[in-house]
Amino acid sequence: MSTSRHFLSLPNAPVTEAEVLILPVPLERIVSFKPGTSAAPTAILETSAQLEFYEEDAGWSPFKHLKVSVLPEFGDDGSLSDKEWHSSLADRVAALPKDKLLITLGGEHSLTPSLVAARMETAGTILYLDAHAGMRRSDKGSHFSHACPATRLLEQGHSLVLAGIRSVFEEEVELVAQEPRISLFMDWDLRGKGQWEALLQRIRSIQGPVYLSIDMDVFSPALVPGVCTPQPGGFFWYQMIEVLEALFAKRSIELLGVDIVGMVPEPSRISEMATAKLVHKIISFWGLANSFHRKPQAGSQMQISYE
Ligand SMILES: [Mn+2]
Repeated sequence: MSTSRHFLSLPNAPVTEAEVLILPVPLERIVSFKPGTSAAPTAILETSAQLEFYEEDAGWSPFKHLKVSVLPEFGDDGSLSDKEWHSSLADRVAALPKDKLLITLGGEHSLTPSLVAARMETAGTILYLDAHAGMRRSDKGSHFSHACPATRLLEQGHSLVLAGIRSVFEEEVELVAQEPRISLFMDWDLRGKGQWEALLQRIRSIQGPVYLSIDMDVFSPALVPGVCTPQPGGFFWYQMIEVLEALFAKRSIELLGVDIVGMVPEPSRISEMATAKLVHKIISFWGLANSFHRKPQAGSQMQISYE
């Protein structure tokens, strides 16, 4: 079985039966620094075949109880304008059932606003983990640049919790100061100035619909060297686990979607492994928060012989 359309090499359930949908979106239109995001979804899925089914932090095997389906990738043959491509992505995503966990594998960060627009009909909170604030109004004449997704999300009416930020533009600093809907946690403040607990508390206090957007450059480049625009500093692995624990601490979190963007495959494949494992952690923590461990063992893993 080719592993490029499977997560953990599990068989794909029909969309109607799956609780977890994974959508590969290999968008790469604007390369600011390191190319390669278009190869990321396939690299992440192929690498996921190396992970154990058991998820050690939550302490269960999510896919004994959950069914997963990796959807056909939403590609880009370059024939559409930015506006047309983003609106067709939003149409594709809006057609997916809302009661399932949707995880989109990018691709560049510019895809986030279209995904959020398709999934969040009312104003909610975007937990936005990134090295960059993403709050330029536009970049090089484009509103669809990966330099301005946070601005587009504010325009849609959402609140933002930004964390791990360590590269900002003057205009962005001014916007944060004026905008009460932004909670900004600069990376250095999280490290040395007592803000880490405040971030976890802010995440635990999120009410209503929430969307999680992770640019892999939020991590330290020592941990994830394969990103489009690396920055020194950044999250270590167990900081991310703490963030996920805080997000899923409430049993009834209304998580309308997740995207993981900005990774570029690299020779060590450490970045692909970290990304694949992060996807597994999110599914595991979400599944446990929604009590799937109490449901019958009818998940994707039960359909294969794996001993
Ligand atoms: Mn970034």
